[in-house]
Amino acid sequence: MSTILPVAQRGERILTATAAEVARTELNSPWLKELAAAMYATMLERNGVGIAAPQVYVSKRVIIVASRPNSRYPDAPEMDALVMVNPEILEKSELTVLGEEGCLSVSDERGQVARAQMIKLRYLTLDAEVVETSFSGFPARIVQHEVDHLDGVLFIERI
Ligand code: K1U
Ligand code: ZN
Repeated sequence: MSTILPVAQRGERILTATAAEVARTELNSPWLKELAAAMYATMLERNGVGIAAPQVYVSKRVIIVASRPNSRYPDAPEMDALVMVNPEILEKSELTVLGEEGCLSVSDERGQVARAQMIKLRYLTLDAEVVETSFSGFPARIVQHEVDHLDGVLFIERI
């Protein structure tokens, strides 16, 4: 059983800071694995489809993306949760799409946000493997929302 962490709420300073890169020496470490496990447990407990480390008061560049079909995105793919360390968006499609977003750090508010329909992305796994991949649709939206958290930006600033 993993720890459920408190989730920072809009107005708290940690949500406006730029998160620090995870150092090479931190990869494969027990603390990084424990952080990822606690983020995952917290995301599940809150019924989320993603989470970023600053939301649990850790200002490090770690996100989890876990698309699943839901009432707003019935055609979203069901994917195993992906832990991404130091994610970098390498390319964004010129095509943007409007879609509804919510946020575990902004209770009771949802809004339509324009996001790139497709992105290319590089990240590290917890085991230091480099992954380059692309996402489109709802998973691409979640990644962009979570990377915004690493840069201190909330979706309400994009409405
Ligand atoms: O980072 C977060 O605050 C989690 C957030 C991720 C997210 C949801 C929707 C669009 C982009 C990013 C949530 O999981 S909010 C709750 C939720 O499950 C949800 C909200 C709207 C549509 C689908 C799901
Ligand atoms: Zn959020």
